[in-house]
Amino acid sequence: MACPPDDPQPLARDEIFQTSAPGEFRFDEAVAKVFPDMLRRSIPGYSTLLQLISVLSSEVVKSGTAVYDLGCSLGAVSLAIRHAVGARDTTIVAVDNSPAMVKRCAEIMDADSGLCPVQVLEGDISKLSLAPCSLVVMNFTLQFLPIDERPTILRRIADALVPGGALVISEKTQSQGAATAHFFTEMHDAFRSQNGYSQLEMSRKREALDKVLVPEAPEKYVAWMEQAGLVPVEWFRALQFVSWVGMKAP
Ligand code: GEK
Repeated sequence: MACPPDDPQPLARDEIFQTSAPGEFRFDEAVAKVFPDMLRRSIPGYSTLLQLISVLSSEVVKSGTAVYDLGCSLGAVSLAIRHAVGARDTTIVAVDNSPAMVKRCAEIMDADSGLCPVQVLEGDISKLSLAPCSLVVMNFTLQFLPIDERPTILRRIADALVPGGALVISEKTQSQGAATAHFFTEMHDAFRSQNGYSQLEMSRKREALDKVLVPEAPEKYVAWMEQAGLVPVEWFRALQFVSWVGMKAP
């Protein structure tokens, strides 16, 4: 796919599953290298979500509190927030457990001219202790954690949010209705096919992600957020890719 003319540099193209031997999906150096292209061609609405997160952050980020980007990969969410909050007195803490992602993310943050400090940490978000924060974003991250750990993580985040703070969760979800699930899968395959992925690449990726990315029903996320004391609002959906803002009461 050709890059738009205003792209500062062409994205390295994701061809990982053209040649790869079957095996579990890993966030290694090869994936980090092509990651922006992979997300853009695989997740419908990804760039709109980044824009929405930028808008939300300018509304909810409070001086004197932290901001977390959990499962930051190359820091696209951190950059969106950094440029929205300007000189506000906050630090964005970007966390990922992939050494390849963390290394590249730190380089990208150093090269960026945003005013707000970004601290890039290598770590497992299930073991992270959080400082008082006004915004936490998990953009397509929780889906990689064991299902039984997800509600505990959400509760820990909700406890760390200051009044009026917000949690953003975006996930690939699993519809309970078979017909809806089938329709979304077909449409997602057609979306990726239109973006240049072959049937072979898609089936290899499906196999590689099978035990690594485990989607849950949208209703589960809503219930977990409510149990954690947040008020969830579904603010974005494209096919089975759903995003919520969980607000903590002011
Ligand atoms: C974006 N948010 O561009 N602890 C920390 N990081 C983890 C863990 C964990 N336990 N498990 C997985 N990750 C980004 C995209 S990608 C989404 C996020 C995708 C990290 C993993 O290393 C990877 O970088 C990220 O979560 C998921 O908006 O690839 O579909």
